Amino acid sequence: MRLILMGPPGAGKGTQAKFVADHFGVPAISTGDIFRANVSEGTPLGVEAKKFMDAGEYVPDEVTNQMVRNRIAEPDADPGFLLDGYPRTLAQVEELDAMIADTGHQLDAVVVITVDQDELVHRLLQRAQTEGRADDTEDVIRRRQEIYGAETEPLIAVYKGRGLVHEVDGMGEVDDVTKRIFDALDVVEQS
Ligand code: B4P
Repeated sequence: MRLILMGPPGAGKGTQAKFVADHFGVPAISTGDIFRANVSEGTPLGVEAKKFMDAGEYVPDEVTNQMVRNRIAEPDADPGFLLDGYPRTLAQVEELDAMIADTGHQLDAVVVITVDQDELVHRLLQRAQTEGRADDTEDVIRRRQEIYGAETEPLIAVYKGRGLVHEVDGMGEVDDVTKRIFDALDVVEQS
């Protein structure tokens, strides 16, 4: 399975990615997590990414694309992968198309998690209290939502045009959302 998990910041992509990836026996690849690991290790990539992440901006495509290309070339991603938070721009979609074509495979599905705007802000402000992420302040949360609307939401139409999109209601309990995702992907698995 080659899957993408999409949705606005706070939709629960990271929360669901692990369950979905475990279910299909593929690695969950989160660009946000990889950036954060690099920031905490102080690598050159982390120093570069931090400037953008702290402001709620996207890290430049060249940096992000190369990082994903390297990651999906690792052996554990041979049987497939779940991408959490990538692609986020049209340029990333094109690059991912090329990466997957290079492996001779194809994308199986794009799961889009939908959540009300008020609930998104509420969840991220709550996470600010528990995890203290630098990009979970109210101003930065708003900026991230704006950028998502401008840069990433249009990608849903692109993938809808390819017949790959499964929209899943992300409101309610974590377990219920996981079940909805599995139900949506059952159809893909059986086809
Ligand atoms: P991400 O790490 O992807 O962050 P996110 O979109 O905010 O998180 P997510 O939707 O995964 O929310 P989560 O499950 O944690 O990106 C961070 C930054 O990295 C970006 O702003 C950008 O700068 C950079 N970046 C990443 N990818 C990039 C790319 N491709 N190109 C350029 N830049 C990129 O859930 C949020 C909270 O809700 C958690 O506290 C969780 O516990 C809670 N929650 C989840 N499900 C819930 C539920 N059902 N009910 C109640 N709470 C729930």
